[in-house]
Amino acid sequence: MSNYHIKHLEEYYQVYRKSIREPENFWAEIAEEHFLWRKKWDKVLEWDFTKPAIKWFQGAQLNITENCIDRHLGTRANKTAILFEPNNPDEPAQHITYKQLSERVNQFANVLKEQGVKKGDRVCIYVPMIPELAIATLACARIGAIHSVVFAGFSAAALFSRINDSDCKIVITSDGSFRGKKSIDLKGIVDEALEDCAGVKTVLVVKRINSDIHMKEGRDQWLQPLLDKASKECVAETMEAEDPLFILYTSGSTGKPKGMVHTTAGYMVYSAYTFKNAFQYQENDVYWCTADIGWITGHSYIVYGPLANGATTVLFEGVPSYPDFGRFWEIIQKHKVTQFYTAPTAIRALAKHGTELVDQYDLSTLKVLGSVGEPINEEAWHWYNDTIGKKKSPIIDTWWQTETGGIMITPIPYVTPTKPTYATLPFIGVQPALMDENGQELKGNQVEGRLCIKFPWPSMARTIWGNHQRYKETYFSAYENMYFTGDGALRDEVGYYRITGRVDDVIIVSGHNLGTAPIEDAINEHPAVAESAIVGFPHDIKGSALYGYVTLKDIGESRDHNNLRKEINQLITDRIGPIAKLDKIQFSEGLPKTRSGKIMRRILRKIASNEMDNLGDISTLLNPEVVENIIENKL
Ligand code: 6R9
Repeated sequence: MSNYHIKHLEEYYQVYRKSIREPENFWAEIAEEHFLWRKKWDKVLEWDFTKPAIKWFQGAQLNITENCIDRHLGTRANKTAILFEPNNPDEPAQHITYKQLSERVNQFANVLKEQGVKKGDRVCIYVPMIPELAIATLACARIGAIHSVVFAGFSAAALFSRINDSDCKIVITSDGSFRGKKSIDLKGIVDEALEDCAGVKTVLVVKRINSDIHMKEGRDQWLQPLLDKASKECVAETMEAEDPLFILYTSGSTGKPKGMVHTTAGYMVYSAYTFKNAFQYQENDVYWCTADIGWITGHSYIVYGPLANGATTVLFEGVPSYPDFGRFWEIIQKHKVTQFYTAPTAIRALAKHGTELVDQYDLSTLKVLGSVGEPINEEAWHWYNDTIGKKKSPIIDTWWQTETGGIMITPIPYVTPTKPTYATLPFIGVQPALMDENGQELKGNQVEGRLCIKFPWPSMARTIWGNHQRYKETYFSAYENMYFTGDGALRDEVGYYRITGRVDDVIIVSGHNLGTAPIEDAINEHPAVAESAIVGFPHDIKGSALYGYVTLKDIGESRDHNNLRKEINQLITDRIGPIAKLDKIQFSEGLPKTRSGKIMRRILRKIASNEMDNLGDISTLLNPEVVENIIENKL
């Protein structure tokens, strides 16, 4: 028997040791006993971090939707697979059973086939948090099409670059989306994005808000009539273990987003196994992850991980503040949620509204509380633990990335003793390493360095779509034979890990990864802007917020600064989306630079964070005099 479900600490250590000593045997046992294969693998693992080339379960054939849907039909046909809670609390929730999910995914898959979508084609999904988002994703997987879900809060320009980068031939969207009191014209954004995308021949539109939208003749079609005609049977495509399952874009340190490619077998095994253990999922639990399926957290822990375990997964369309800040707690009470997984930024925003609102609801069904997306600060951790968990539901602070596909460092609830702000121990099969500035591994405990992973795990991204060289440079070139995460971390006296934050040009705002480069590119498009630099600074709710330093061209000097600020934020909203707007914009005469002309963001970051007495040596700068001027005019 393999150790699919870990129940106590001794077992964790024992299984962890086995997963490190004999990784191939270990993963082969998990894969063999808990998943459905059309054909078993010839080789469990082949890897070379210098190329880098990573292959898990080579030779195996499968379809992930048979694992997430079909195999449950015998025993769980009438169990709720997806529990949809609409934006409007007065609209009834929908319980989609495994049988209904099967039929709806098959119908959708047949529609895609009719539209000419074939195995290996890329399909862009730009749909709000409604059941069709999960169903479209699974329908792609059913026929072997590669889904590229784009978060439906991204702008037309961001959507365009993602559709274009992976040559999607079809876009699935909706007439609009509801978010709290607002509705958003998603189809309008798609139309704008597609003005320059000649490759997209078909747009399928889900009706959600019943708005009066323009349908482009020959390109746009309403989805429902097509679904109504489609068969509820669809034979799943046979996929090779290493066939791509999806592309998901994440920000990098250049303007171009990175399309991380995840493949079929390894991703399935790891997302399912981590889900089972990190959430200690039991058959009748109701699990809720508040992320959007447009992020990796939604892919792995709303869709694939839960469904592969035959779980009930809640899909919430709305926002935590509508109709009031009690909405999350109301949903937990209403659906008797047992595992709740959210982000520190949401916890901080809700904590601000006090405990009274929380106390109106019965949260006694909760067993596990999860946190993801950014470091959770001590205050938020305690509020979550005391007010939401009533000190009886362990908090799992789960560290991982789009690139890792699944949770990498986390306590296992009721197994690993927790410690505020610590992600604690590596998950089974994960071999972290902390590196110093000279590329040496820091051994032993009580050390702090850059977080790397020494050995492959099944769900690691295999490449960047269309740019393997960038994949190699970003993740495998900083340290020899290691995957470099971009994060800093420390290991305490007992070997627990605490993530200290990014060490590169990625800033995490409200749990969203934002590269500084694309934001600066957007600002620099403004005709009055000469140059700009973005840094993060601590923010009560968002964790980090964005501070922009902007130098103006002569034509900008006489302009009203507040108007300029508005115009700059509008540009950012148009190019990237409102999540990347700057909290503060300071106009300065110059930006501190090295002699080779690189902007010294480190100094700007310290100024923005009010650490003026800790700027380090600035005498080597090309223009040390600007620093004083920037400090004087700090916002
Ligand atoms: C899953 C996800 C990845 C980056 C990652 C790190 C930060 C995520 C964290 C955390 C501290 C945690 N991060 N979880 N930092 N503690 N529990 O968020 O993926 O959007 O790709 O972000 O988020 O900096 O490198 P992604």
